[in-house]
Amino acid sequence: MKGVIEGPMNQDRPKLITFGISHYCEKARWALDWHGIDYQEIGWPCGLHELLAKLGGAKATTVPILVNGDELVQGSGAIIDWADERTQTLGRQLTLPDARKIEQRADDVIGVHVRRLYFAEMLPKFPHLTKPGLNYNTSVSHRFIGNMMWPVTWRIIMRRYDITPDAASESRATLAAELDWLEASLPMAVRISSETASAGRI
Ligand SMILES: N[C@@H](CCC(=O)N[C@@H](CS)C(=O)NCC(=O)O)C(=O)O
Repeated sequence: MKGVIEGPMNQDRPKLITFGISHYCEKARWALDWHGIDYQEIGWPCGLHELLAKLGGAKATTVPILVNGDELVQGSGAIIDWADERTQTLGRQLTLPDARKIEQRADDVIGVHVRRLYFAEMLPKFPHLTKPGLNYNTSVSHRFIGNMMWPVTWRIIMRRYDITPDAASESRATLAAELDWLEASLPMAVRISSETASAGRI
């Protein structure tokens, strides 16, 4: 992976490879921050990331990817597990019997439709506002290539995530149903604490 990571290098810190605006990447950031793990974030431009991931030996093309020396951890859930194991604080104890199932469904349905809704609202009308978020924190040379590739990348994202004129309303409806399911799946204690948090009381 070393050859495909560009940017100011501090060899000692784990590297977190991301897209700036990705919510899966945000999940990985939260886990590392929460555990107090010092890391260096490196952005890959969307489009070019596929080549970089393949050249770097990753199994899939998705970010986040965490690189720690020769260790490569891909996927937000795997990065959370890596952080838990590394710090041994057991902070993310899975006390709900169905926690993994809930997490998986949130990843597979909520995560996917949040992304589709965002792209459906932004890409057709505001591609110039979308690109900087996707290419945030990239090296100068990677950004240059990412910018050159953007017209093709834009088309690929539109096709891959099925951004039709109905995409936003479809994904919004799916999300509303999924959030109802999520709320019903969480025990009362979790719901009360999130309501308390959202009311700004903690
Ligand atoms: N389940 C994966 C999903 C990651 C994912 O889909 N990442 C997107 C960014 S939001 C990505 O890398 N897309 C580009 C690709 O699929 O090549 C995770 O939790 O990390």
